[in-house]
Amino acid sequence: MEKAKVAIFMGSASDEPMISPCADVLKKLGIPFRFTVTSAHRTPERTAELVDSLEADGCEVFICAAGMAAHLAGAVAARTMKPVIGIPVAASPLGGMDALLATVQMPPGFPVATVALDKAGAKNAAWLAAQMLALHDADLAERIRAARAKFKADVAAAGAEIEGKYC
Ligand code: RP5
Repeated sequence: MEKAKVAIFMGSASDEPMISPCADVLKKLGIPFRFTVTSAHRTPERTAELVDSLEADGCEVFICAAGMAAHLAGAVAARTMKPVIGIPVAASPLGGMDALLATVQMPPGFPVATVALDKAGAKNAAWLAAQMLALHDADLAERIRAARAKFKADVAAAGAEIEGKYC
């Protein structure tokens, strides 16, 4: 198995439906990743061991998703100097505001690049990780450029279709 360039951690298996789009984007871009469950609170030792072993094996970006008192991204940022991207998950009656604030409000020197909540954030976490890797991978940069060209073409095609329906 190819060594992971990106790690995706979720605080619980219950986060999977929101976070699987992150894995889908990385797969489409041909980026090797490890997708697993580990918790800042429930399995702190596993979290630390995963960060250490993945980093030793060449992992360059950590993506962390968690809901409620979402400390997973912060705990990982405390452990590694690799970039950490945080995805807040709406998993409580507070609608994700709890996870958003816990993820984004890091002390100076330990940033977590916080993206949007849930599926939209999961996708953008993957795109952001890809752009970080593309800084030193010209082939990947080309794949990202091609994907963006398709987004652009899709919007134009959707516009033409709507115009055709109503005009
Ligand atoms: C967080 O608590 C997890 O990331 C999840 O979003 C939330 C609920 O976890 P479970 O009780 O479903 O395991 O740590």
